[in-house]
Amino acid sequence: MGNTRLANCRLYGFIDTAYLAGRHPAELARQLIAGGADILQVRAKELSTPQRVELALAVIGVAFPKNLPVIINDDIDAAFESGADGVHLGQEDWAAIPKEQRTDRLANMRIVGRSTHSLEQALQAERDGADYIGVGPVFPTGTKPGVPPVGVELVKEVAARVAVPFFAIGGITLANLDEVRQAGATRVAVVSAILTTPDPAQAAQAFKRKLS
Ligand code: TZP
Ligand code: MG
Repeated sequence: MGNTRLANCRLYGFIDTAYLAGRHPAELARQLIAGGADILQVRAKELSTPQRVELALAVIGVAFPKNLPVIINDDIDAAFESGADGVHLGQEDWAAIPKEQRTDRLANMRIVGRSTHSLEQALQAERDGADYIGVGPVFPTGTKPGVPPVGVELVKEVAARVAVPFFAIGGITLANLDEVRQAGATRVAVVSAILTTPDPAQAAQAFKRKLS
């Protein structure tokens, strides 16, 4: 699809309710943006759709004036109702939408992302018209426990074979970022390595510097 807003995105930041630790989502969004995040995802596994909409609106209020896209994890209705740019769907989220409804359900999304865990899934997501894909988890991660890591080998394969923009994701830290980049990733999505630090802006900035 070649979504031009994604072309220059390098660092995908998250407002993940599992890591808020009492912080206000809008303030966290501000910090991520200050640190150089290029796109934000609202990830709120335990919230209802109305709660996700409220959270998304708080993030959008900070991100849109800075021209950052905001993506909602899992929840097409929350993305639509909040006016977010789009939605990020896992393999199961995608499979759960009846085939004949996919076009209509996603018609008003400017950006649709998909999680992929194999080359076949990455190629399929590309054929399905995903605007970007996530590739991972590259390394084991507590953010998505119990999911086997795909390793940098898959990053290499996707970099060689897939044209749609991809974000390497899962267990990415400043210590392994070079390995991920050397495998061919120019974009990364980082949750815990930024959100568990006392200064998310500084952490994001450290990632961004290495990515630019
Ligand atoms: N999808 C694949 S791995 C992952 C998601 C949402 C978790 C990424 O979080 P972290 O903390 O950066 O490993
Ligand atoms: Mg999902």
